[in-house]
Formats: sequence, structure tokens, C-alpha cells
Amino acid sequence: PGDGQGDLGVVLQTRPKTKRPPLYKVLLLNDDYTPMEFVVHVLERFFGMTHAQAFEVMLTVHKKGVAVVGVFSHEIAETKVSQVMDFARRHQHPLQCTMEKE
Ligand code: NFA
Repeated sequence: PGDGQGDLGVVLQTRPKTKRPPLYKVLLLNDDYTPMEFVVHVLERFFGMTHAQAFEVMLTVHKKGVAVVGVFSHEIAETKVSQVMDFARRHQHPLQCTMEKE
């Protein structure tokens, strides 16, 4: 003997939603003027690469025009881009560094 107003609503199964934050690729762009040794130094200094790794990645950027130099959270990626852009500007090189959502 109910009032006929019982809850027959559908209960949807939910999965525990662990949303991971988006990641961002940090890209280094080629240009005709920045010295190769400067780019190698940037990759060692700001991206923790060994000299051999840095040289390899620098050559990839030089030959292909662009390369991903790291993948980071939004905040870390922004910091890397700022550090590279500031460092390049201070040394009067036109080196460009950008980020994009992975
Ligand atoms: N293309 C530059 C040169 O020949 C070297 C370079 C590599 C610049 C990677 C920017 C990025 N001096």
C-alpha cells in the first residue's frame, strides 16, 4: 500500500572517473641564425638532456624544422617556453619555442 509515487528512476552505473590533466608538447622551431651550439646548450640547460641527446634533437630541428623537446603539464610547459624565450632574447638569438596541447 504505497501512494504510487515510488521512485522507479533509472540508476546509471558510474565508473570512477580519474581525469588526468591534459599534457602539452613543447616545440622548438628552426631558424637560420641561432647557432647550433646555443640550441644544444638550451636543450641541456632547460630540458635536462645529455650533450649527445641535445645534439641529436638540435639536428632534428635543424633538418625537419621543428621537434617536440618535451611533454609537460600546462604550468611546467609554460615555464619551459618562457625560460627558453627569455634566454634566447637575452642572447639576441631568434630561437622560437612554443607549446601545444598533446
Ligand atoms: N638552423 C640553425 C643554423 O644553421 C641551427 C638551429 C637548430 C636553429 C635548431 C634553431 C633550432 N645555425
